[in-house]
Amino acid sequence: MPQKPIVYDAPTPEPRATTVEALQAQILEKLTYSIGKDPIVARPHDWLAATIYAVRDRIMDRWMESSRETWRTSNKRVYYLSLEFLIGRLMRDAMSNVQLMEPVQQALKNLNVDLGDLINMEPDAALGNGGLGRLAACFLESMSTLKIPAYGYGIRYVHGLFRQEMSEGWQVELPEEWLAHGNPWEFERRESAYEVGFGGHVEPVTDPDGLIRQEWRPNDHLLAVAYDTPIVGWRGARVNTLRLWSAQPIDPILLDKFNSGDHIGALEESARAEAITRVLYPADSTPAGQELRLRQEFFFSSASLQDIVRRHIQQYGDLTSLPDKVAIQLNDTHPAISVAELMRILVDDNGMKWADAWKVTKGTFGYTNHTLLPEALESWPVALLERLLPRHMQIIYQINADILGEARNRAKFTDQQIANVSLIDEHGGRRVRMGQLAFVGSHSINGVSALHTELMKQTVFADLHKLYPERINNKTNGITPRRWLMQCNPGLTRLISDRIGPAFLDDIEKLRGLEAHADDPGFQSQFAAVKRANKERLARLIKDRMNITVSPEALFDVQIKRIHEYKRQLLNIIQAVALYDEIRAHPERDWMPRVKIFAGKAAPSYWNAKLIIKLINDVARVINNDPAVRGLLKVVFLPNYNVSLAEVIVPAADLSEQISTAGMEASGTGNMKFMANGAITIGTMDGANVEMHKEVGADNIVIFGLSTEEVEDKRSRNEVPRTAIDSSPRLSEALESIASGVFSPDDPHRYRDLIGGLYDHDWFMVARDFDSYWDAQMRVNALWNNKPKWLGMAIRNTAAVGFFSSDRTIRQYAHDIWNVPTA
Ligand code: B1N
Repeated sequence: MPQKPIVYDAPTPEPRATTVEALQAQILEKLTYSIGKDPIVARPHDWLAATIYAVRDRIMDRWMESSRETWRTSNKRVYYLSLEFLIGRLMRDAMSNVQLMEPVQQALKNLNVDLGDLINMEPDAALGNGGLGRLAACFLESMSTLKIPAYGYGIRYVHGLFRQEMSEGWQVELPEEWLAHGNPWEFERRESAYEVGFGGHVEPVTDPDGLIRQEWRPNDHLLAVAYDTPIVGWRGARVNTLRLWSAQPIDPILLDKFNSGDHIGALEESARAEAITRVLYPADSTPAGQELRLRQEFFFSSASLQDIVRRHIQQYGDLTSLPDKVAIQLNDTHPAISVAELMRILVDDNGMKWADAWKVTKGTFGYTNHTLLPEALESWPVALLERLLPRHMQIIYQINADILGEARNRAKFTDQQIANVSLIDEHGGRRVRMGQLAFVGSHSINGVSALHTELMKQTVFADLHKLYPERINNKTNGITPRRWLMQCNPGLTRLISDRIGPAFLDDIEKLRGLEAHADDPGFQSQFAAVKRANKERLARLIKDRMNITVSPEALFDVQIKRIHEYKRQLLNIIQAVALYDEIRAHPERDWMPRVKIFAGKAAPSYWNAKLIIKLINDVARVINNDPAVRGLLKVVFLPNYNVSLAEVIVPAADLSEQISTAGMEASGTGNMKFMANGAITIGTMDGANVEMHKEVGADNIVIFGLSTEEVEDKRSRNEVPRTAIDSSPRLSEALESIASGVFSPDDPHRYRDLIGGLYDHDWFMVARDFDSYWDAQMRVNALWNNKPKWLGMAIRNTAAVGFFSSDRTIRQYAHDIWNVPTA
């Protein structure tokens, strides 16, 4: 039975007015009474905070109504557990989704404040690394838009992803201080605090009725305190909650230590607790295997599950109904320890029978896999788990015994197959495989593109797929068209609306209506004018930040994403070098100006990725300053890539580089953002590119390179890259110039090993895809020289992006995995 009655019909305050006058008055009121500043002395940050408070108030009543409704209707709730939420700025998103852009802009204008300036001043919340974290943010917005009662659960990192600066072309990492001016979006919920334990031992205890239970007695405790941020959907459809946990000590200060003179020691516990939520691991598909990471994972999993279970019991009284009322999605394996923690809560804390608890657990969890790269698959040493989470290790052993029994007795697996499905990896030091744990503890396991899902079935999860053939399913990623089209490209949005009407704002598939206008010269020139204006804005940004002049006439060729060998920024920069050679060798040819734009961060410990950044900057310096190039080629590396920078670059791109080694990019989502904004993709048949190719048609995308099967074949035969290099004078020459120090006269051997690797093994097929990539780039040149053709293709890309809306993705999760209705 519910623990306390819930009052559904409490009187609610009147919603705030949204007129210019009301907004203007309220911004002033916030400035005075919430910030404590006289308008005469208010700083820009004060105006920003006052504006956010005023906007926030207009979301508040919908927020409360949303949660009230979920209680009242007993609808199922969805919980998205993610170690990363790359939300970026919130103010424009919120204003735009509740149609407040224009009145707020006018209200501020009346107060002599420019809204654009305030927007650019808001810190960019970078609580994530790349695609996985940004996907979580797009999903939250789509879940609100589709009126799904949903919560995001994650960590409130004091320092988000590091700020990237350049020192002589090298990446330097500096701490990001996104909370320095406070965070007007968040609500601290001191009442929603939970204890999280670590270490200690397990003790059998006898219940009054004679049953023996295991009880975990941790010897180390800390507090998880909730901070809530409202996430508003399109047209304010619903407001959901992003709940981020902050770690705090149970005793803020050890007074006896302090009184005995140990002033530092008295604060030690506090520092140790707070360390857990201090920094985001800057890993992206690169290993992050330290103990603190496991502590972060358990900390936020445990706090989230306690919160979910408390809410469920408060409303429904017992936990057997959990799968009917709760769906928990595990965003990769980072929260996979939740499987063991829920079992512990059900069996140890609530006395449920093991078999029943296992049913409840599987019915509740779904698991999304985001990578098959072996180095990124999480596993933890058994010894570490035994020390940090002794009871969970016991539970994992027991789950494993059940699974292996099924594999042997029901499926008649061989020893090799049994080793493959085991939760314990016995190779070189025993480790718990978190992917296997997440898989067996979930009723649904999904990949993030059609190709990636097929590869899951064939590789990492092949034997688990044989054991449970109905579990793996595909949910191709998507992006929210609100942020990635309407907000970042208002010019294009207006143009589309004028041409085909505003229905696409609510039904993105309606963009298909643009196809009929793709070859219309009038529409093409309007489309070109919008692109031109976006390129001028980016050219100004490049001038301001880098002091490099680029012509908006040139083709803007863009690769922005994390720096990783499999994403092959190296292939792109080698092509720039080859182009540079060719321009100098054949000055008489009809060259078309091109600007190659790069941006992205490297994991601080990933040497080759950092070296590739340095190479891009070295090549840029030489090419940009060589008068023989006559400005026909420019290379720009824009530092500190983040969501806000992407919002400026993407609308200005002509060409989108999606050139990963086939089989290695699980999906990609940047590819979809460019497509929405009318860029043409040059790409491999990898990740979601395959589905983009299908949606837009082969004539409207430039595909090159080896297929997944060809890559696999060359790797398994240990084929040497030499022949590919020797047979390509263009490639050989480019590689030799880089390796011999043409771009690094201060350190001629700087790139010897990096380039040497391409002759040696070339795991990422840079050499073997080079000629094909070059040819594809020449096809791009030819298309660019035929403007009507180019513009027709660009328009068809925008027209075909509907499938890649995260609304479509979330509908599929809702219907196939979570079993919840959508608007
Ligand atoms: O997830 C994105 C995909 O679109 C990308 O293709 C994929 O690379 C990305 C460990 C990851 N996979 N794995 C990670 C991130 C952080 C970390 O610590 C792995 N990121 C992806 C969305 O599906």
